[in-house]
Amino acid sequence: MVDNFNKEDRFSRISILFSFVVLAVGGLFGIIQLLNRTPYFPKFIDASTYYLVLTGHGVLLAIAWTAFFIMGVGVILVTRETGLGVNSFLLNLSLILSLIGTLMAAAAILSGNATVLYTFYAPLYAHPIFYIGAALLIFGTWIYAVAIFQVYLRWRKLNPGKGAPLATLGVVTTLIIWLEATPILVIDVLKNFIPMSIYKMPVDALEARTLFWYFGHPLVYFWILPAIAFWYYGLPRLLGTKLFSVKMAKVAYILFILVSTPVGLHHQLVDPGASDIAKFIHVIFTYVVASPSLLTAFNVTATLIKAGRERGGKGLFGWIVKLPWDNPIFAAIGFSIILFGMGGISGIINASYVLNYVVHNTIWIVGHFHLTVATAATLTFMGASYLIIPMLFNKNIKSVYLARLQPYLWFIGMFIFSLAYHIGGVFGAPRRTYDVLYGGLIPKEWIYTLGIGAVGGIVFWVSGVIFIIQMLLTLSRGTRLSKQIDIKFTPMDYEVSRPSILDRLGIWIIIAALLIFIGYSIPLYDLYTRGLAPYPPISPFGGKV
Ligand code: HAS
Ligand code: CU
Repeated sequence: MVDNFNKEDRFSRISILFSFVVLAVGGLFGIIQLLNRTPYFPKFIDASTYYLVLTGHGVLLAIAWTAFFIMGVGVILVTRETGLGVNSFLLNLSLILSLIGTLMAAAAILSGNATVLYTFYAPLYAHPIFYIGAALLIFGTWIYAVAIFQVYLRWRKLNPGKGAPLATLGVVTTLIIWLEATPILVIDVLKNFIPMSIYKMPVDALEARTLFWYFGHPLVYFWILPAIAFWYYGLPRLLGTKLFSVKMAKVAYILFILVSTPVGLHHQLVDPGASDIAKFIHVIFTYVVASPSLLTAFNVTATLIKAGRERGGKGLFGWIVKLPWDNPIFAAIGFSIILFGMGGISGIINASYVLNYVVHNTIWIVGHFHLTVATAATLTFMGASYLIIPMLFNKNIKSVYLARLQPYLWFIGMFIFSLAYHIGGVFGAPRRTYDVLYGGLIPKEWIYTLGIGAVGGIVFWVSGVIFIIQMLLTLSRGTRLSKQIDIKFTPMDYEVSRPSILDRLGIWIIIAALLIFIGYSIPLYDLYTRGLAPYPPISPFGGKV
């Protein structure tokens, strides 16, 4: 056991502060594009700026904000729970590579040389710096993963008779999935995107998309799993109760490891090139990968009911009001869980082969991922910050009043925004389009849903601004903590009871590899036996590069 984590905390401070910077920039882009997509709101940007802003919003928030916050919090959870230090050389190397990579990609975007959206579909052309930056960020996260795995293996060796500690296992699970998914993305970037951007090499669009979505869906569990790990670890400590079932939590982690990856074709259900049988297999796996979230739903809700009852809650729903909704950390988690419930349901509808024809590439999808990554993950991360920032900087949160208000504003705004966007999607309102009036032919349903969505979007954007201001004020003017934060970070006995097959990660990783082979052998066989149809790169603004 080490008695101080100064070097690890320095890594977390830099990583989390950088994540707030990209959150602020990416969030500013969000309000710009929201207003631009509000019918009859005066246009104040042109089309190329809109797509630059949309690319910045997606890459900075979906990739950078999440990655840096997760890496920062991951180190805190793992060190406090295991009591072990992390290899500082590896941590610093990972941070330097990740920061350089992100700044390269951001520079390419902000200079208008990578207006390719966060999915950077080929043959849309971006400057090589964008792709090289993305590859460097991935390499940085791989080095981070090695550092965390080292701690996990050391803890297991030092504690032979104990099961894996829950938060650390959540971080390790996240990184296992990340290492399942990212190598293919790096192959795609090295084989297709960098040669396309440097030598203008033609690229097969279906191959590039299939390899991207091989990574693109497991990416979502890279986002949500740290939030779920925080729910499993933080809720019992916040509520002074026990998690309903540690075993169920570990089964959920294992299911994520097993089936996060062989599902990517559910993003390509309308693609002509992938075969029906391959899509069918991916849809089946998609329903399986929804199950660990349902297990989480049951586990965290049962824990909340227990805690609410232990606080005197009576009857079917009396437990809800007994929960500490005035605590910003709890309120953020509680609202994240509720909205993740809605986002999960829409995700399952996305995966329904036939319904996907209705919702694909509509603002329904925008509603879905604002409930998932933009709330279940992001609002949980904001709630966690009300605990972690005081811990890391030894300062009190500047305004408790604002801290209490912020999760409620986010919840109300996001509820309105996502519901309106889901409904607009059913009426066919498209996503990723600069103009929304269509020469005055815009259907009235689109006008109402985009307009109501804008109201919700502004409300949760204000909540985001309050969060950023809160962090700035706390860091610059927060008063010193009078006493250390007294949370029992090390595992509670029931959390690390006897090891079981659920702790044998090696077995599950081998089975996961088998399932990935089953899921991707057909589409990749089809692709490469049929022969590729490469197309030269085209500028996002039209015409050859
Ligand atoms: Fe998704 C598209 C299917 C989960 C993010 N998803 C996207 C895109 C993003 C994204 C960013 O099948 C757009 C990509 C692009 O730009 O094109 N998604 C799913 C399914 C799940 C799912 C089946 N998605 C996520 C998560 C994300 C995320 C998690 C980010 C963090 N998604 C799709 C599909 C598409 C898609 C297709 C492509 C659509 C298209 O055509 O382009 C599942 O993992 C969801 C499982 C979750 C549940 C909910 C569990 C409920 C819980 C709480 C309930 C408790 C309550 C009570 C309510 C089944 C945990 C609480 C009580 C209290 C008092 C607090
Ligand atoms: Cu997906």
